[in-house]
Amino acid sequence: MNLFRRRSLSNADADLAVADARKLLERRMAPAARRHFLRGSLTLGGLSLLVGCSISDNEDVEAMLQRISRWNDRAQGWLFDPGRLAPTYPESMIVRPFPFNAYYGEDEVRIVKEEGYRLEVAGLVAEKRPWTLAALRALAQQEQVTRHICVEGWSAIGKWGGVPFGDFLRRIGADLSAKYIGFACADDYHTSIDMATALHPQTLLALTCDGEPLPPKYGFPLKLRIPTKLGYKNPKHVMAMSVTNTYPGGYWEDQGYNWFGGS
Ligand SMILES: Nc1nc2c(c(=O)[nH]1)N[C@H]1C(S)=C(S)[C@@H](COP(=O)(O)O)O[C@H]1N2
Ligand SMILES: [Mo]
Repeated sequence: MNLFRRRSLSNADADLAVADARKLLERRMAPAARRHFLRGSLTLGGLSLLVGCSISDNEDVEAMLQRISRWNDRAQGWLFDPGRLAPTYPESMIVRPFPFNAYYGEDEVRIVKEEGYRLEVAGLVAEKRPWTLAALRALAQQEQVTRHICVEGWSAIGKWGGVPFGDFLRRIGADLSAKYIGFACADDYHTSIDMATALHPQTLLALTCDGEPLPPKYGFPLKLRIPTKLGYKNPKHVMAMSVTNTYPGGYWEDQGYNWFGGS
């Protein structure tokens, strides 16, 4: 049962890797090289040549898919353009009610109380003092209307407001040369992102959704809104964050989802 689940996730991951590789190559290669390279189709076999391992009948497919996923992380990291903005939309396109998703049902949404809440900041930062919501609301805010894309096959346009995460990282004196930011949530969820994405101008420490304080089901008291990444890289109910050079993984990432998770 578990094996089936892992296998199907990994296969989806492989498809994603192939699709991503195609997209990235098409975007970045000179037209002539592109025509030559992409004549025919880039398959899992072709990709394995790029990754630098060969598929033999005996090879553990799972291990190869993991290797492809790691290659895919590196490729996405290299090709991520920190100045390239995710599309934004008019408010008339906002989906209401916005879809809910978590690894549990809506009846089990975690209720975090504002009273006593502190965002904990750990790792490679100069200032580790925890943050109240009031203190976060006092920082300069920004709003965005962007599309949230979930790997489960749905997407929806929503509006989020909050503190640009790059501003926050500079404010707390984070080591901006560190590799990762890890996030721990009020449920058992956790995830982590690369520094380039953390500093992207649209990455938001979101305190509002559709102009209102974030409702519990959308991640009260705060979530990371990252329109350049897939839904599972947008942690809700964030309680603590850590700036680190030690790979933090994530809830779905540890089960085979691609770590970079670009959208
Ligand atoms: N804490 C927490 N954050 C989470 C999740 C979760 O289960 N717990 N699920 C992720 C996934 S897979 C998606 S698609 C989005 C859904 O966010 P929404 O409920 O605001 O649509 O939250 C992401 N962040
Ligand atoms: Mo998702």
